[in-house]
Amino acid sequence: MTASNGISASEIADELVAAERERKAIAQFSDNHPDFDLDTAYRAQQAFVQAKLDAGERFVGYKLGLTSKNKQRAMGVDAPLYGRVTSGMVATYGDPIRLDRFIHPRVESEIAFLLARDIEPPATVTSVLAATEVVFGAVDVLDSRYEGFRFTLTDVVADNASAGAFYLGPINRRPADLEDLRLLGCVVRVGGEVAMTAAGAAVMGHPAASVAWLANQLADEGERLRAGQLVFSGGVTAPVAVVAGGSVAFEFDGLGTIEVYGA
Ligand code: 0L1
Ligand code: MG
Repeated sequence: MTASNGISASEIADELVAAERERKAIAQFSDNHPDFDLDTAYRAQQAFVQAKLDAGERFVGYKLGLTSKNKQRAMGVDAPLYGRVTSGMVATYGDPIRLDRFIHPRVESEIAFLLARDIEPPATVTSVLAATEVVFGAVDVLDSRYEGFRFTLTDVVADNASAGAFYLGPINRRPADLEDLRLLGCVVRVGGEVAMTAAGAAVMGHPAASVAWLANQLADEGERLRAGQLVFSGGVTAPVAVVAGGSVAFEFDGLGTIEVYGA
């Protein structure tokens, strides 16, 4: 099926696959296709991710994006978006961010939820917490396939919410053992210096609220969040560019530290 102005979801996905493979950023589609809509964008995302599954990767779960008021304001939207996470995106704790694998990576802190049970709609913070086996501190490595990270909502949805890679922290906890995820602190050090601090409430007031939003969104589309899936909450702190030799450490209250560096 084609968007009203002539570009199809599969054509968009093919260009994104090539941009990622060749590590060559492309212009946002909305420049030349202003009618490119959200429905086409999610179908393009699905095709972009399907190419990874066809190449042998496994589906692992989802990522949320634009979950903080700051990012939503910057894009002029009032709702989050989601992307899909595959096995090839899951990085090994302690491994560097290989700069020869990405175009222009940026890193941000998130909370990851590992689900013990399927989540039935209507989902709430309470039902998400009850369905969660454990949470981790996590790092989202963003790598937009667009030049200069410039995109509209539809562009970034098609680009799988800029998903590049994900790190899980060294400690996982049941949500009840952390008492209040809204107050879970994260300190970001860039090159050893404190650059940002934030708490879980930066994600839609409560990190589980973004997971509930996703569960309800997927239900509208006839899908479910399933036991065993990982869901990345959306950014607790703002993204930081990764440079060769540069280190960024994410210190999570009760969930350990993830230090990443560009190599
Ligand atoms: O993780 C995200 O927030 C993805 C949506 C925004 C895209 C980006 O910042 O590259
Ligand atoms: Mg993110």
